[in-house]
Amino acid sequence: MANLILILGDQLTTDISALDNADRKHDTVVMAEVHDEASYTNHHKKKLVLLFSAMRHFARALQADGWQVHYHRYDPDNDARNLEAVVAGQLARTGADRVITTECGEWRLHEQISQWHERLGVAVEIRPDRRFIASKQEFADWAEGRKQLRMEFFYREMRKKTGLLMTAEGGPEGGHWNFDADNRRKWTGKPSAPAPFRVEPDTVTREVIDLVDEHFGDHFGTTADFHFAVTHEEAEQALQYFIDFALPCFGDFQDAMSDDEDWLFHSILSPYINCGLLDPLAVCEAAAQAWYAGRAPINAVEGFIRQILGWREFVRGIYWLHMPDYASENRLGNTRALPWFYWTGDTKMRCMHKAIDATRRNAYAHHIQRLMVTGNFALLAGVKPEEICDWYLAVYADAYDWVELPNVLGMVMHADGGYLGSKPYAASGKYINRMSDHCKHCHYNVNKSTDEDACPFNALYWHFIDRHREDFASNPRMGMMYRNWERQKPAQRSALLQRAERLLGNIEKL
Ligand code: FAD
Ligand code: DLZ
Repeated sequence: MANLILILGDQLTTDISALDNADRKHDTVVMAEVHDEASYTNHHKKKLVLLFSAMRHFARALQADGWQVHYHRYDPDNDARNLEAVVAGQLARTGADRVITTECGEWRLHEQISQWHERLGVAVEIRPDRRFIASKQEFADWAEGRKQLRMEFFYREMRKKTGLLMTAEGGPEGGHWNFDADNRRKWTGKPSAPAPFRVEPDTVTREVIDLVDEHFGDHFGTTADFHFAVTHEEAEQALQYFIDFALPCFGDFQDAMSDDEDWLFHSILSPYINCGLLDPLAVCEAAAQAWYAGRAPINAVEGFIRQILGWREFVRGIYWLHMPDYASENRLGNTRALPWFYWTGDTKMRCMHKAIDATRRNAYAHHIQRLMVTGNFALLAGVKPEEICDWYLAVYADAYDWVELPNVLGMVMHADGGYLGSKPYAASGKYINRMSDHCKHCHYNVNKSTDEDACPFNALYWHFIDRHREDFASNPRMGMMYRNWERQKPAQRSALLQRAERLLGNIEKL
């Protein structure tokens, strides 16, 4: 009995469950660059280059290791425009009578693959993805009976499960589960931030860059200065580089933003973790080792591990627990179209311009830019969740529905009614000024609220608070905001609301 083993573009590891017990002589591994996967959203050009190049390198490594691999290169004239068509073609060619794959990360594709046994007339075995630390069932068991889910409690379970940063007595290393309070320093240029880890494109990558430029020229972003890792070995080097040069300061400046530095002390590892070039648990273990070896402080290492062991696993659990309904949630009733400047970066708001421009150049922006700048603006302006979700899905090299959707719809837009986060991350320009140096370069004045040159975030913040009184006034974590709003003089409140209305009416010109 011969099998076809389908390995998807984000499953690039020999530890993938689809390869368990495979027979290198008789089974065929199928990997395919296809139109439908490359085009279901306006993927950033660098994301396409990363995935196609990493896929090609991975297929080569498998072949060198004795696997039979059918690799389907992207060709706009090929009739096989989706994975099903490629698999159907290979079933016919090889006579295989079973397809084996590992569960995919997106509901959309999962729905399609779940129908294949009927459509293709062969058995289709879908195996669990054990790259995640919590299985879907484990998360569902943990979530059962809880009205609201809180990442912190789930994270502690994951710490206990893995033993990461746990003492022999079963307590958290350093005496606390969470050192977040130590992770909020503004960065003023010292210590200097390391340059991002770079890999110069090899022949394979250069070929892919040409392909993407030729066939995906209308996609967002640019292929210029592509320097991502595209193999396991290179991604391992990127991890080591992060641990050596950025991890020690990761904690202190985790929430900082800079007008000059795109990457600060972030790891830039999500594109690799998400496509299989790095294993998330191994990444956490490497960071923990750095702490035990005295090479990075606890607030950095715990903060970093929490993002992967906590947030990453948590959002994935929520996604699979609540799809497909989760994707259409819009509990704040937003109706506004996404402003066009999200695609161009053409806005006078310096923080927005900087975050979008970095996104366009790098297919990357760090967490606080995503959450407190582009996300915060969409929240305050009341953008339709599906439009802002599609933007985030398109523009980042690490974006896949399972991780993007809960972060955007739940964490940023609060469109799930507070299921993922206990309060919206709404903030005025004051927050952006506290955590960055953008405001001093901005056309708008962060210290003003109602004048024509006032920072738009300020009036929009109060407009958000006012228009969602019913949603949030009784939220204990929002009480202070409402008391501050009530304390302002009626004339000031009215001026703020009028200014916000003018801004919303002219949103494309901001
Ligand atoms: P670091 O700051 O170095 O963090 C370390 C690692 O922690 C990351 O590599 C990532 O694997 C993990 N991580 C951190 N925060 C989160 C989180 N909230 N959810 C899941 N994993 C997390 N992350 C994605 O991987 N794909 C996305 O599509 C994505 N979309 C996002 C959209 C919004 C609106 C927000 C607020 C966050 C989003 N994130 C997403 C989470 C986070 O912003 C990125 O993981 C992070 O910026 C990646 O850069 P880094 O590797 O330098 O991360
Ligand atoms: C994101 C993506 C892109 C751009 N292209 C491909 C592709 O050509 N072939 C493929 O197998 N996978 C691709 N992917 C990833 C999938 O769209 C999908 O997001 C994941 O496989 C879900 O686990």
